[in-house]
Amino acid sequence: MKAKDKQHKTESNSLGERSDASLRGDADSAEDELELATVRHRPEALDKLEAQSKFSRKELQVLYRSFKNECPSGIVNEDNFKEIYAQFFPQGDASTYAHFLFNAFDTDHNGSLSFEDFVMGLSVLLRGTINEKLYWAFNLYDINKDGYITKEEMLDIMRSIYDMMGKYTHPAVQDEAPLEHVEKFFQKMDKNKDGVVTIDEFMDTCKTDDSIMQSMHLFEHII
Ligand SMILES: [Ca+2]
Ligand SMILES: [Ca+2]
Ligand SMILES: [Ca+2]
Repeated sequence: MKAKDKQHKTESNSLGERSDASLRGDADSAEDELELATVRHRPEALDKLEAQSKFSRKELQVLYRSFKNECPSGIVNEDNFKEIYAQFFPQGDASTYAHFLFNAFDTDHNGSLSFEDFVMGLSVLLRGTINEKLYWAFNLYDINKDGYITKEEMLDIMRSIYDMMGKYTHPAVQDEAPLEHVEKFFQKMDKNKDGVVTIDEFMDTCKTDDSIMQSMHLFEHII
């Protein structure tokens, strides 16, 4: 209790006009909500997102504020997305992986990420059930979105992850490691040996083999 009081006091001191900031925060929320509604030309936008995602209204407002900071126009195209993503991986080339990621977030396939696209993706990645997360990952690996993961698609994703991690991190394994990984995963996943991995095969394998999820780097580099 004392520690909390002290912390609160320090916070108040360091922030100075704490109560004023809170008041402004409330005003901002109302403004954001109005803005969100205006941007989407739909007054029910926030209600709909609140119903469809696993975020509260308050969380959605915070997310929207960050989104607007990064991207004042309210829409992120692939180049913006790559720039934002590259900041997190300065040691490597994240552009190819960012391209795949962009397509996984762009669920309506219109070539740009709206606030809704982001919220729905983050909702799955942060709050989704294991099935929802695996479905999302499957969709990421299924580059041409035809419902199957081929060995080539898996290799493309793995290579893009290695590129992003930096060419100089593991110079000796850079060329061979993705291929070896993919051969191993593919053998495990393609249970009926027909050359493609279906969503059922993908889910079964991932759920019964923890090491696969870890070594596929699922979710590690996404957020
Ligand atoms: Ca979109
Ligand atoms: Ca495919
Ligand atoms: Ca198969």
